[in-house]
Amino acid sequence: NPIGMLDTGVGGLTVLKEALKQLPNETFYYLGDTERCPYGPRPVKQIKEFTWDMVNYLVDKGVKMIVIACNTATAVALEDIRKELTIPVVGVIYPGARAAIKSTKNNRVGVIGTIGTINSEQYELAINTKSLKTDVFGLACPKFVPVVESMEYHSPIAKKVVHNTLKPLKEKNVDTLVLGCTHYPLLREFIQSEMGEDVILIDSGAETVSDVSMLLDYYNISAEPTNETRTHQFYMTGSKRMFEEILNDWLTVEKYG
Ligand code: DGN
Repeated sequence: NPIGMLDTGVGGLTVLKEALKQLPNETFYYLGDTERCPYGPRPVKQIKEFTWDMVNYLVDKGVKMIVIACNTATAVALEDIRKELTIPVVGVIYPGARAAIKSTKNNRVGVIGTIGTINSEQYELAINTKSLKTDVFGLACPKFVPVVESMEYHSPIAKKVVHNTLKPLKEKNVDTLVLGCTHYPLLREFIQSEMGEDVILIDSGAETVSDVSMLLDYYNISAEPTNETRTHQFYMTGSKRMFEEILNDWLTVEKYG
């Protein structure tokens, strides 16, 4: 059976890209709720409801595992979904937090994400700021997701938005910055040059895929290697053209069939 992966839009493709590299035998069904994106500024109750809609859609397609490739949905809905479903459910926050703990030397970590993610303070909780004596500086960047979803992420507009938004974080002297939204790796170069080359950027995609891989082993549900090509499926609720352009640009999807 396939692995179901969901995001509010194209952001989860940054996780999928890593998954295709690390788990070449698996088939993925990806769902992006592009019509209702962004979720970030919405009330918690609505984010939960929309996330459940996506989860149910993928469960009906017979997936063996769900990857919530969205920080906002992970922050508000992961626990509920885990309790209800009988298949394993993986989120992106713990893996990102773990990578940040491993990376920081000065115990000053920045986290950027949507309003929903930053307000939830789930990263502070996951990094366990008290016992690890690590300071976490959260900053909501509500302009980033619209820039990505409107395909402007290579443009000078994106550079300017990144520059203006990250200003308050630059004084905090963080040595590690968590890209706490799966859309942000698409803006990685601008973020890196704004923060300086010494700041380590954490993209939770790679870490999340190690969790997926571990759970596949644990539950003994990994796909068998075969010579047949995997047929991944992409579902989206909004514009197909926009989704496909970003998919091609970011994933060079033709390689994966
Ligand atoms: N990609 C989502 C995340 O990781 O939080 C956010 C998208 C959104 O709805 N704002």
